[in-house]
Amino acid sequence: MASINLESALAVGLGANLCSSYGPPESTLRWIVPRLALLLMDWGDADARDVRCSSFLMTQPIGGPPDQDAYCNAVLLLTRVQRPPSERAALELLKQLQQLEQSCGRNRQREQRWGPRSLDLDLLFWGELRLEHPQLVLPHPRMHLRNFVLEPLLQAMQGTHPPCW
Ligand code: A4P
Ligand code: MG
Repeated sequence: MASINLESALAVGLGANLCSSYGPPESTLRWIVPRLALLLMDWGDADARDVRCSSFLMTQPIGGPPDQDAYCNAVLLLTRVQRPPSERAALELLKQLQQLEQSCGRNRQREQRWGPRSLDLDLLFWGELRLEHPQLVLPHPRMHLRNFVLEPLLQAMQGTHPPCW
């Protein structure tokens, strides 16, 4: 397995604990991963060898209302983004991630913070880019605190999981 140059790598965290029109959370992730991979390859001018995905992990909810269901979590890693990190390109990607969330029925207007959702796509980091934009903070400020992010991120980095897309 080739080593990763983190300066040009990018990671997206996936999470879901509500059904979407594609089925229960794991089915939603199974549907979305190949589409997200294509989106990232197109946006980052990368090819399929640059994409790694973790397994799908069932995790206990952290934060939010006490009675929400378990989450299905995963991480997709793009090991080599050809374009140089920039605020403009990162915001462009965030917009596309939010469109994918909406295609799975996500409606932020009807949600509470850290509450149940049909699909959450978080941009975790892009190389060493640091942003404090009102719409985008990079690296994601809570990723280092959350096992539901770190465990699949480690899997994707180690490349131990067979491609699931
Ligand atoms: N935004 C700012 N920075 C970013 C970024 N790096 N990536 C802005 C994505 N969006 C970013 O996002 C609210 C706003 O954050 C967006 O409009 C965007 O402009 P959101 O996805 O609606 O908010 P959120 O997901 O509720 O907040 P946040 O801080 O991303 O929380 P988390 O960490 O995603 O927490 N438990 C388990 N087991 N598994 C989970 O996946 N997820 C959450 C949500 C809570 N508990 C969980 C899980
Ligand atoms: Mg989020």
